[in-house]
Amino acid sequence: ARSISLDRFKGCLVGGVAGDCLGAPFEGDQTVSSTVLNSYLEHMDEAAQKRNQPYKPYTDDTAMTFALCKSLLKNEGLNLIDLAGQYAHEFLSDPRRGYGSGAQHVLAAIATEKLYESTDESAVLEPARQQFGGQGSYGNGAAMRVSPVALLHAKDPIELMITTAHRQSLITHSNGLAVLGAVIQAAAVRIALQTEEGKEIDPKRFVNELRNVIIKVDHVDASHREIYLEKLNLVLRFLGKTAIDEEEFCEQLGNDISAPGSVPTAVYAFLKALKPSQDFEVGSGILRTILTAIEFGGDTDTIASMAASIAGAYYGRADIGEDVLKHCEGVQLAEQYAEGFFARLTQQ
Ligand code: F2R
Ligand code: MG
Ligand code: MG
Ligand code: MG
Repeated sequence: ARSISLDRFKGCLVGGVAGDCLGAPFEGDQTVSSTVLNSYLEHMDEAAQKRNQPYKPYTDDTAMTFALCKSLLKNEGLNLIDLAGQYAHEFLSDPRRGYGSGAQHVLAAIATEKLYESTDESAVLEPARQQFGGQGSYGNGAAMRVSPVALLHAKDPIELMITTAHRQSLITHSNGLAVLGAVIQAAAVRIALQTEEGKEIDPKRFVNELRNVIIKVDHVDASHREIYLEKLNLVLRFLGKTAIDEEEFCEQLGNDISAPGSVPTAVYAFLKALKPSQDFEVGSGILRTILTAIEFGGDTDTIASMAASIAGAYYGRADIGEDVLKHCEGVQLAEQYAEGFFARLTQQ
């Protein structure tokens, strides 16, 4: 059976957009009940008629994902200086997409100091290095945008994907926790994408593959690797439970804007939603993943977006219907970028 297909490339980017758009209205909420979420879905048409906007807008997650798509396709791979310029340009042309405060500061510095005109890569990385007293940001901003890297390197050795996921992070996030989060998210998309069509995913094997990736990441602290290895143990532990204490879940696995507090949670949501749910009787696996991710509250746009990028790479674009997608801004552009990555791959 085929695994890598245009439908699954589209599923990845469209899933990411849908998770962002559908999750954004709940960002910062505590937990969201399944009753509220089912009603949210049921009344989407009605609610859209009342709003001025024809759709739910995407946020910084998608804005940065699109900037990354654009730069990777234009340069046929990673060009850090061009990418920094794309991120900064996207931010300045549409700053009110809900960027993190650190990210805003870095992108404004890249723009005002015109670092994208530099020929020196290290100059472009300097604002991110200086963040948070020199520690760098451990926010999830490098992970939330990374899925196109898995598409770019779908047929390359995983080491290349790891390097690109790592390096694209450094423009805004120099902390190893943010870098590892981005690498794990990209790897999760890759594993989903490469799973044969119709083949079931075994959560233990999936998590094991992620463990093997973590071990391969260079230039990060061993203590940061340990944090993620422990989080992946928690993912399996929570998947094994029949009832989940939400407070315990949020405290241990997390639902916040830090990379370690959200990337493993996105992986959990994808793996959890592989099975039908009594809470959400939806036919789409991508949609079930999004609802599962939003339920825990917190950084809902980002966790849903990351989880749904993984889910979309597994189920494919055809899994999620127009009745939901018509409410999401940016779906067509996501499809165009997916076509760009797919065409590039088939020309190789
Ligand atoms: N910014 C948000 N949500 C906040 C509320 C938005 C609201 N809906 C609105 O409309 O105003 N969402 C977006 O930000 C997250 C991605 O953030 P990113 O790109 O990682 O940004 P940043 O600023 O680098 O990090 C986020 C925050 O984490 C804390 N932090 C990070 N590193 C730290 C360190 N070394 N020491 C201390 N704190 C650190 C800071 O508070 C950062 O501001 C996504 O959720 C996206 O949707
Ligand atoms: Mg996204
Ligand atoms: Mg956002
Ligand atoms: Mg967010």
